[in-house]
Amino acid sequence: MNLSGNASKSALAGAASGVLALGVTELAHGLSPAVPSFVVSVAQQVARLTPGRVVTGAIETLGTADVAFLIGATVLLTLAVCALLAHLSRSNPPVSLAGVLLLGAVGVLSASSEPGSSFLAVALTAAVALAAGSAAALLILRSPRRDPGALTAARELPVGRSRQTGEREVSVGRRGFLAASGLVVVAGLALAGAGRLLGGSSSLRTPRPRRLKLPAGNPKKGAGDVLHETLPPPPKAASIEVKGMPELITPPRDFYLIDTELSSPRLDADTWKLSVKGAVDNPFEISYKELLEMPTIEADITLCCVSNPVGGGLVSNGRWTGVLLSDILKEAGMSRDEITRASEQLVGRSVDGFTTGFRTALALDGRRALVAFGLDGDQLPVKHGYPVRLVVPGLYGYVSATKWLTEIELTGWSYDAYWVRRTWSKQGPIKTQSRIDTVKDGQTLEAGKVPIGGVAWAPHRGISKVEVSTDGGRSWHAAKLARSLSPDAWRQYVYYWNATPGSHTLQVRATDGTGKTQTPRQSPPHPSGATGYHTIRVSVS
Ligand SMILES: Nc1nc2c(c(=O)[nH]1)N[C@H]1C(S)=C(S)[C@@H](COP(=O)(O)O)O[C@H]1N2
Ligand SMILES: [Mo]
Repeated sequence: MNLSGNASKSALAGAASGVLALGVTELAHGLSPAVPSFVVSVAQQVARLTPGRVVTGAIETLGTADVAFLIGATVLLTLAVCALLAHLSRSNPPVSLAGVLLLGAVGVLSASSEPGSSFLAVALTAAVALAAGSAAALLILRSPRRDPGALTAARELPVGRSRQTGEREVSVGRRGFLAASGLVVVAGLALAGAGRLLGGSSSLRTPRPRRLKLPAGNPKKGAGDVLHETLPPPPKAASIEVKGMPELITPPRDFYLIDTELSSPRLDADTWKLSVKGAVDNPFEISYKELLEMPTIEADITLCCVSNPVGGGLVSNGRWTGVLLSDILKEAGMSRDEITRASEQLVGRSVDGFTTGFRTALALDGRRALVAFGLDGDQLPVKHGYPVRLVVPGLYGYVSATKWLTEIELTGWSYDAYWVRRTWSKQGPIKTQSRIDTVKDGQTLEAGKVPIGGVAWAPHRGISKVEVSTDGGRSWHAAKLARSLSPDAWRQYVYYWNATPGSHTLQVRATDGTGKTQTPRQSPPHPSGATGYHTIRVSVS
């Protein structure tokens, strides 16, 4: 009984000290951009080291729930290890010490492998955290058994049983111990909290993107050419005003988010460089400033994740600003007729090592593939790739839309990019899809006129027709289409249904610009994108 009491005491002291140590690392993270969050870095490493097949069976990236789970699990596991080490410190101090150092090493290696971190700052942080944690553990475990304050507290509280059974000393010692542990936990949480507050603008919470300012300058092209081509506001006819219809141009804060990063890399636009290399005549590097001085355009492009289930929300429509990828390639001495086997694939590489790859020909066939640095008139949000990313109309994000882009390499087709290596399909054209937005599955409606509306997309082919069925696919009705913004953007539709009492199965299907209707055959997102008709059930009263 006594032994297990001591064992659990040291374990608790260890866990409490772990909280303090983690608090120190979070504070350092808040104070310095050169120190990534240790917890997030370790969780990130776990995610990276997990074999592709395990994490990618169903979804190709980490959803928000997985992120919270991974981080929570990392914290709990760390505290459990701290508990074990503190316990070991009684029976086997050398092993315990080795464990503490190992724990520190895992933290240092993970954190210093994050882009933008400084090994020295990270190692220093770890040293302080370990020292603070170990000192706290020792202090807690040596807290006096007859702490006068604790004694008073014990007297004031009705702990009758322990007094009577003569366990009073233990009870008092335990109070002092609990008070000390509690204090250490509170201190750790306070440090972590302070770190979060301090990091508010510089590291943890992402800053709001600034308005994009493009430099005026001499267009390299002929006189009369516009250097920075912008789009007029979308015409009214491109939107259908119905409750529940998604906005035609997704506001950046609502833009879907998918990547392998637990926390977005923070790049400095002033030092950022894009290197264009590989099988080109003229490899070069370009700075952010130089990029913005090139001719730029705005384009409405719908981006979709291959993991998007039928009817899902991993699709958004952005108004992007950027330089045509074809202009960048021209600068490198690459044109459509010059593509060889050695330059068949365009690989986009991110600062974090993430890669995408697609046929170089697609960047040179006239579509508005962009080296993008603006979204909705602002700089790219950090989460969406600040300062620069790729956006290619018609391709799923995993093969094309490299965020935090630092390198474009022209190479052969045999190279497999990040998700292709992890069993996803090599080419990744976006499949024609449509979604019902204005009515929800399971909804009860009132009889009468019901607008069934939503969006349909088939970037770069465009949408030519959308049909709605209210009888589970037996009959189809042409929906009214809003004016098309661009063949690269989704298109809104609505069908006014005269709803009669009973249960009904609603479906939607779209036909792309080439006249091909989306397939009714249902398939999961893996390996090349979900297919099938979005189907919902409603009851009308
Ligand atoms: N650096 C980097 N870029 C990335 C990814 C990533 O994990 N890392 N994910 C890709 C995937 S799978 C998609 S669908 C899009 C999503 O872009 P968004 O988060 O801006 O919507 O980014 C792509 N670019
Ligand atoms: Mo994706």
